[in-house]
Amino acid sequence: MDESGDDVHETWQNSTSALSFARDWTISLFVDKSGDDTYKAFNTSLAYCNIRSNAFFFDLGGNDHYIVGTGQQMLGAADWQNYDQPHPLSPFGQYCNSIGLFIDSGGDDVYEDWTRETVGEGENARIIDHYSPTTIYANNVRWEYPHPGTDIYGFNNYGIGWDLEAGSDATIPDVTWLDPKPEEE
Ligand SMILES: [Ca+2]
Ligand SMILES: [Ca+2]
Ligand SMILES: [Ca+2]
Repeated sequence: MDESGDDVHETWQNSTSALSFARDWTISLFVDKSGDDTYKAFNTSLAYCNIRSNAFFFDLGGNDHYIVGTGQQMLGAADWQNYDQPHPLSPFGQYCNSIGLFIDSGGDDVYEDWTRETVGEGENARIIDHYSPTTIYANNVRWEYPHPGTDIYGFNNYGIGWDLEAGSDATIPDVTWLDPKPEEE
């Protein structure tokens, strides 16, 4: 949890599983309350949950810059592990929930894809990093993985990314669209 300041949250080289990553029945929480922050991770980070876990990420203000691996599941994503078919010997996984929730509140944020290219061979091999605008994430946009309408959507397994405008008191609207049943008045 970080209270203030313009921070750089960057994984080392192409290391992974950081900045809110949860796996195997765990919970991770990351909060940065304010500042113009930079986040950079190649894979399995930034509100990614894996194997029935919960990963939460909140950036609550500032103009932020997110750089993530192209085509990776991040920024509010839940992996898929055949949750539609209970395992005959360990069916408990079917009775659990998994949520990867990414919230960026306020600010004018930039999201970029990151591709790593190996050039040369042997001792001369080196990595060149390429950055390009992403087609998935954007300021004031919501996205989900798994995608609604696909065969793997549901099964108590949700990944939600939401870049939203902050209210005057920086509160976040209730997330209600996943409620299994509407509450009776
Ligand atoms: Ca900050
Ligand atoms: Ca921020
Ligand atoms: Ca924003």
